[in-house]
Amino acid sequence: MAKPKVLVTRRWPAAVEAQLSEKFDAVLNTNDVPLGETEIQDALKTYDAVLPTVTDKVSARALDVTKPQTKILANYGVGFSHIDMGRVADHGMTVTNTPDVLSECTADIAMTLLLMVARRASEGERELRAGNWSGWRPTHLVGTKVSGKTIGIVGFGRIGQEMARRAHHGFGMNVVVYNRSRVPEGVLAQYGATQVDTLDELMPLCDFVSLHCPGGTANRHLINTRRLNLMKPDAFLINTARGEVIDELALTRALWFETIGGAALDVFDGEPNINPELLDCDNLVMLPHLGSATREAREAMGFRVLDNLSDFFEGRTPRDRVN
Ligand code: 8YV
Repeated sequence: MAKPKVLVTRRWPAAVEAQLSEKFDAVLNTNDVPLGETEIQDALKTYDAVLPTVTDKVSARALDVTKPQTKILANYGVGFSHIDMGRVADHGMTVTNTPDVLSECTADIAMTLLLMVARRASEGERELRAGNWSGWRPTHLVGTKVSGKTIGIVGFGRIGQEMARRAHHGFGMNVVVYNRSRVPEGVLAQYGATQVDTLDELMPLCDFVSLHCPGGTANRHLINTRRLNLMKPDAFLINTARGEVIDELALTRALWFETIGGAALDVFDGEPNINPELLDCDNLVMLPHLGSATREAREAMGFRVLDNLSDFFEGRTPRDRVN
């Protein structure tokens, strides 16, 4: 039997690409240029499986294909808000993602951002590299203590829980959770966490608010001017979820007028384009979407996609099917 035709839309770790080429009739993207909407549309007409990443907008327009050849979108990454799930359902396509294997590394980046913004690490490095450090003094770049403070976690899935583990067991933080569904008491107890019913209740309680919910239209601008105004004036906002969850214009205003202490972002609305106003905010730390960027996580994500493809083409329900 002919091997399934598989399109890999970006460069993946070499070990994973090797296995993909061995097991499937795989086309790799050796020059790593992201696909446009028309190219995604063409791919859906040609390949049995397409393996997108966050940079591939599998939009309603891209999915506007009669009788697509593609039966499975095996996404590389846990978030899949770049895929129009309604249109996918019309075609009866299967969608899978790669949970678990990136939770720890993504929480590590969230904690990195939290520490960087609280301790003014980016400001310090910018000053030093610019040759502007005049030497130690008691009042120089004084930040905020992290240990023992209160952190609010928005979205208590796998990554949110890993963040809570680091915050509570590593830094003795008090953990407050907002989650769409009720979290079992036994799970909350592992992190000494308390769940509140609404996001509005959570915001004023926290010294740090860390976002771990999905993106997409449902959570677009979940953090808006009104909710930013509910934060303590010296509190910090951390985002490793999706850029659209924050109204960036509202955030730049809050940072500029110092109605909050600062923010730290790994994801941006419309990335890799960055709203220029964000660049002018000193009390803002920015990383270029590094959440899962470790060798270990990126390989494990790839092998998880391979597992999902093998399940699918061998007639089993893929372990990470999301629809
Ligand atoms: C991935 C992420 O690197 O998994 C996710 O949802 O945001 C990142 O960690 C990226 O999405 C790969 O497609």
